[in-house]
Amino acid sequence: MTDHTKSGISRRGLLGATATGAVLGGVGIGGTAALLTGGAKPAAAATEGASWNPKPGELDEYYGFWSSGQTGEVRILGIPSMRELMRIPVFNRCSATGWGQTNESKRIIKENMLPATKAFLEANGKEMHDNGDLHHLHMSYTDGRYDGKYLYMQDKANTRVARVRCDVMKTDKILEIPNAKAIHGMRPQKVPSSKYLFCNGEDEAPLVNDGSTMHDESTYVNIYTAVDTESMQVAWQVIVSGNLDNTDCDYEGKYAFSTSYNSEMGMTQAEMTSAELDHVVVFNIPNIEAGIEAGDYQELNGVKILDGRKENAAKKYTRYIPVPNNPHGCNMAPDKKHLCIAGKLSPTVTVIDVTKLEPVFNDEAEPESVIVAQPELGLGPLHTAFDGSGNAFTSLFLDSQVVKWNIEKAIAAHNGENVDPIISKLDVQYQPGHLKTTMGETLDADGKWLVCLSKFSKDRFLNVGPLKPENDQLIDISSDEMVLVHDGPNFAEPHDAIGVHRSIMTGIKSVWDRQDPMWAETRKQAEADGIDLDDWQDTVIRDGNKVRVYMSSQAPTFALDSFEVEQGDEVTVIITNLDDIDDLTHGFTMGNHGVAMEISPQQTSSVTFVAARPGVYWYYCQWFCHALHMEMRGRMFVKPKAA
Ligand code: K7E
Ligand code: CUA
Ligand code: CA
Repeated sequence: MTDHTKSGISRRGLLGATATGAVLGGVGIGGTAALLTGGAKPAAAATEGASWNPKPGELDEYYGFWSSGQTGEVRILGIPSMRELMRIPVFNRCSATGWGQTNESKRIIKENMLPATKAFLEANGKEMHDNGDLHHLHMSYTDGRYDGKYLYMQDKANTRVARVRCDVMKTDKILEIPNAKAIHGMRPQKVPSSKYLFCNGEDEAPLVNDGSTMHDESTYVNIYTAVDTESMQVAWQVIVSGNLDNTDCDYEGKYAFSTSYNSEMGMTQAEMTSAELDHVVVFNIPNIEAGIEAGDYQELNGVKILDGRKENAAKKYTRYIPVPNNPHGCNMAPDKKHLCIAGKLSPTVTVIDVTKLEPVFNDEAEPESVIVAQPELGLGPLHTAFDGSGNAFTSLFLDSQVVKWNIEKAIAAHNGENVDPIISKLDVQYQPGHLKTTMGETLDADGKWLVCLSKFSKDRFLNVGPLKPENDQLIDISSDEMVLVHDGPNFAEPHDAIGVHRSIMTGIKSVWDRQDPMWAETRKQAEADGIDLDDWQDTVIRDGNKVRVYMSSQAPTFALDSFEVEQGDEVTVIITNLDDIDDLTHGFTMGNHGVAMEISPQQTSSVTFVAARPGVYWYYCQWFCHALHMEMRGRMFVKPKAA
């Protein structure tokens, strides 16, 4: 068997054919010289690495929560096994669970949709977007540590954010953010708790985007949004100079940071890469809150917007720190002090000491005074992760490597000492984007595992056609020499992941609470119909041409083995799963009606459709629940309309 990967030839070949063309092609000559210096060291001979492969029946040590890019969902994987455990539909539709179909999910999807979007969708014959682009997800914090309560995620495609309840691992809030465009970077506040969710608007547009000034680019702005995580409503917004890419915040509850690759406010790739320097925006949260309190805002679409552009520096809402052109990743180290800005077009990571920011806001020091190191690490640095022992791991997209380096040594080298901050480099397969260490974005960073989300898998798996999986690689980082231990194919396109120790996830339920707020509206309707969902009655209620079918399920039967409606009726089927046994999920699929939903133990789900065609239609349970699961079915009779 030939090993193509160790030779490095195929890696370079791939680089030549794809990434170099794509990335450097658009850059022009500005950054090319820097990009071509500094080559890859060959990978050290692989040692065995820690055991990653649990025996059958053995549980993983970490929950891995993965984004899924343009699939629009969240995935749960075990770490280190990299076994996929669950998918949580968020911005997508799901055939298995009925997300996007059930009344309960539709209510969440539409609840905080902007009126203009509702009208737009209606004009297109739709109720909701069918897609999302979920790049980033993070867990809620208390005092800089994961608290296991919520996950937050964004949708770049349709300018939304969402929240997932960790007790049931279901989405419970989706918010479309007004005024901003294309939410990309997103982070919950870390300290004292995740009161705010910080959201970067990546795309430039006129603040009032009604077409009146669309050809006048001087009217374009970018918007930074803070969402109140309790109400999941916008708390405030800030107009910034330049666009916004990735974001993170400190461990003091004082600052948030965003990278901008288009400080030029260019409209073409040549323009966006034309400057020598771009910047990191620093948001001063207490100053912004004081500005809102003092009424220093304009209101648009019900949201308070402050002006944090460079020309409004006197207000001290923001500061702009110059960094090499077109930065990308923005990662706060768990040492509470150092923020790492990945260079992307520059082979460097810029290290910012956030404890030096106060004099900059007080105009006693220049913004660049906070830069304490700028180690040259390799080509195409995109993101940085941490081990909690002062070391950082940066993905090198163009070099297809992970580089491990020491922050203090980088600072010493920056101060003229003759030290090399680079500890080791490891080849990955291929072109990594995000990389994540277990607990690495918290004060509990433990330096055990690193997952490197490689954008290309090329020759690592059986060929499955022109569209290939990506490759999430598991790397043992428990020693200075990183060891690649597992290749994990993954479908389009997980950008990001977090690794959460299982000891934190103590609140996960196996059975729903019958009173769960998820179906509060459905309960209200049942009450109005005189139905007590706790003392189950199986019955059919007619209300004009609306028919509500109340039915319970208990393995292996639906309480109603048939019901009858009239052609043209709007039918709502409401089912409560009376089983309260761990893992006993039922489903409801109405044949030839495009209707299917999940009903887990003690859950209530409902779905509404028009019975437009006469005849007999079988419904059945689509989640295997019992030896008589196939027999768990019944008939809907649709009586023909009188001619
Ligand atoms: Cu892909 Cu975080 Cu959207 Cu970098 S971002 S890779
Ligand atoms: Cu109930 Cu299958
Ligand atoms: Ca730029």
